[in-house]
Amino acid sequence: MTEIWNRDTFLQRLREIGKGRYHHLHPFHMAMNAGQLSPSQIRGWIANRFYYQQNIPIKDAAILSNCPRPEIRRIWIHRILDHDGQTEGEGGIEAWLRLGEAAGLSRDDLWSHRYLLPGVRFAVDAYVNFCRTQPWPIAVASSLTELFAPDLMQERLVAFEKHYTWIAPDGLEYFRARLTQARRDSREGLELTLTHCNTHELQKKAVEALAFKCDLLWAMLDAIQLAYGGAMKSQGEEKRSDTL
Ligand code: AHQ
Repeated sequence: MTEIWNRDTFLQRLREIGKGRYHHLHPFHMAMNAGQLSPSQIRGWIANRFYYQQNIPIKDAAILSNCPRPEIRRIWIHRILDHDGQTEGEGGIEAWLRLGEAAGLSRDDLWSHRYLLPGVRFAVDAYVNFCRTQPWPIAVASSLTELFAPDLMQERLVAFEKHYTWIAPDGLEYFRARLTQARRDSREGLELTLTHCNTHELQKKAVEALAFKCDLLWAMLDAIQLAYGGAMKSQGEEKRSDTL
């Protein structure tokens, strides 16, 4: 029976995953943050990421449906309204639609999935199915990519305000809101993971869940880069595609 990790070691194992596999290292994000993407590449990314955004509350509802403990559901449930809003015209999905409009995409362009790429669809569907079928602490652990999101969000905001001035500033509201929401989400998600993944087996599965989620975020960008181009060579890419 392998020894359970203490909290610091468990947290270190989780953080190590993000350091080398989170999608801040992906060539498409590196090119985005360097201001090298064209309007059509930005629009392709916005249209495809919408499918991820609209599925976040679906996967969070799946986690709730698998969790029998009211005190845990009370912590998690705000994520649904963060995206759906309390009423029409509010929330993260609405903010993403406005980002699309600010970039020249119609709401129907996003809701219709007319630009949705197969690789993005299957990566997002894999995430939703993962959260439907895994025990709730493991599905919670897969959300911990958000430990690494605030820095990326901050870098992205600076890049959009500096390089993509053809997008009206109020179209960037989604990223501004995520700065605080991602910090709150990851603080809650980390505490739940460190507390409830309380055997070595569950700790290992939590680390594997985070690696799985990093890979699905990476696969989304691979599909977008393949369809729209726009990547630059990056440290991350060499690291990820070691020569055989
Ligand atoms: O906008 C993002 C978001 O709402 C979420 C929810 C969270 C989860 O529960 O898996 N992950 C996540 C992420 C969002 N944005 C991504 C980005 O790069 O814009 C990052 C992504 C994440 O880090 O998992």
